Amino acid sequence: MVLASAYNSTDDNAWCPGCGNFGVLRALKQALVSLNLEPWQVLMVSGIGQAAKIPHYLKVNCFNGLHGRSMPAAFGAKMANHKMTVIAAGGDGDAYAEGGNHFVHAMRRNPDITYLVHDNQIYGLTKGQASPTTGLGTLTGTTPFGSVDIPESPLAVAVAMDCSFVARGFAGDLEHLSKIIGAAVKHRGFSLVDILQPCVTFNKVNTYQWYKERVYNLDEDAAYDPKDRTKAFTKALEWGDRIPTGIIYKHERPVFEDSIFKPADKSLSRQPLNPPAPLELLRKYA
Ligand SMILES: Cc1ncc(C[n+]2csc(CCOP(=O)(O)OP(=O)(O)O)c2C)c(N)n1
Ligand code: SF4
Repeated sequence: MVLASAYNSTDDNAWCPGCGNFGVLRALKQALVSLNLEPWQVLMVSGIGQAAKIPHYLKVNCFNGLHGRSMPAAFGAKMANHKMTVIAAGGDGDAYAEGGNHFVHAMRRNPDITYLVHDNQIYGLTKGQASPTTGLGTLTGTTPFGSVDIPESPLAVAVAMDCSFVARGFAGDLEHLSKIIGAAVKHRGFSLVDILQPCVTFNKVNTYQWYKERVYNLDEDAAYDPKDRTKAFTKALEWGDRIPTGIIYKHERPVFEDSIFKPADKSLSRQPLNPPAPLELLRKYA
């Protein structure tokens, strides 16, 4: 049995006291322990930002690359070693702005990767500029008269791309968030978990209290069927007085690495890829 202490990192933590990132870190650690995964079985990939520091605060394999570029690195790692549990993490800017195109195409391909997006609706590391999820009218460093851009709904984008697991968590509800992350990691295929993560320093609108007054747990609604894509799209767009958390959309579809590699290649775990497999495919479809 894996102990939580196995994941303890010795790196100094640079997050502000009270930051929602601490909740994400604790929930993730709890999920990995409950899945009985050893730290060596896990690779965390991130880009740049406050959220993207999370792999430093867990003792796992880590690749910390460029802003908005966690998806290509995570994808490459998963293709090289199918047995590695690959988890990417980053902020809403990293994922939905600088990394927007990679995010969309990763979901379309459906590799077995989990993506945790710490959505604080702001650019935290660079001191509070507007991001793709910043609400209309919000005052930020780059929107001194209030944001006039319609915020992106990442969950609706994910449902539109037929992402095979789409969920939302809240950094202020550790138990539920940890369950969602556990289910996302267990799911075979691409899993998006958009996490409502209060930035106590730069986002004075979407506070813990603001969320507590609005979030509700969709997983408690027995009548809700996450396989129904049309209903999932409606739920994904729900935002205002009520904000759903839990599994919004989930279904099985072919996983990228299962479709592209021959069964014999599956024994290649922990070894470099055998080049003939992709070359053969290229020849076949050229
Ligand atoms: C290509 C590129 N553009 C811009 C930057 C500057 N930059 C670094 S972090 C960041 C924003 C981070 O915001 P977010 O991804 O939402 O994460 P947070 O810090 O809020 O967790 C920006 C714009 C950069 N490093 N690289
Ligand atoms: S600036 Fe915001 S997101 Fe960054 S560590 Fe501080 S509270 Fe967290």
